[in-house]
Amino acid sequence: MVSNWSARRVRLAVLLVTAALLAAACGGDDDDSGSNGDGGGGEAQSVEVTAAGFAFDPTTIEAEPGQEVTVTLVNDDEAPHTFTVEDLDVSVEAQGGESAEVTFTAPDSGSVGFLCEIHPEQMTGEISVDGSAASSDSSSSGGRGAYDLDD
Ligand SMILES: [Cu+2]
Repeated sequence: MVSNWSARRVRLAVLLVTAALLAAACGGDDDDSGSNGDGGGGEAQSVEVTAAGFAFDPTTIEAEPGQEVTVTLVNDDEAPHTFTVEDLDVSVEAQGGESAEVTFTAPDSGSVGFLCEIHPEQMTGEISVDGSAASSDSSSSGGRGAYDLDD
């Protein structure tokens, strides 16, 4: 049996928790409302990328500017594959049936390609920062813009 008094305490506690959650959810310092509701830049992200049938899945990774991204490469093939971002000097290799993990920092804007170094003709993808996939600014010098996404 619950007395009136403690029932009210419980109600009050629930209200306080709800208020705290709402306050956290609305967190004031972020003006790009409407995108993906996760507090915005700076927070780390984990992504699982599967290599199967000599293709990556997904082929596009969305990231916030400057976000720390941890990619787990899950290799479902028998051949070894790598997850390599040449522009960021990042590479990890997973043997057939195994997985491997690598962490990097997303660029501030635009997009960078990733690929499997062993099968660069077949296995490519793109890390897109802040939703600005192909239409980045013209300052992306690099010279390797020619990744062929055939899906
Ligand atoms: Cu490969």
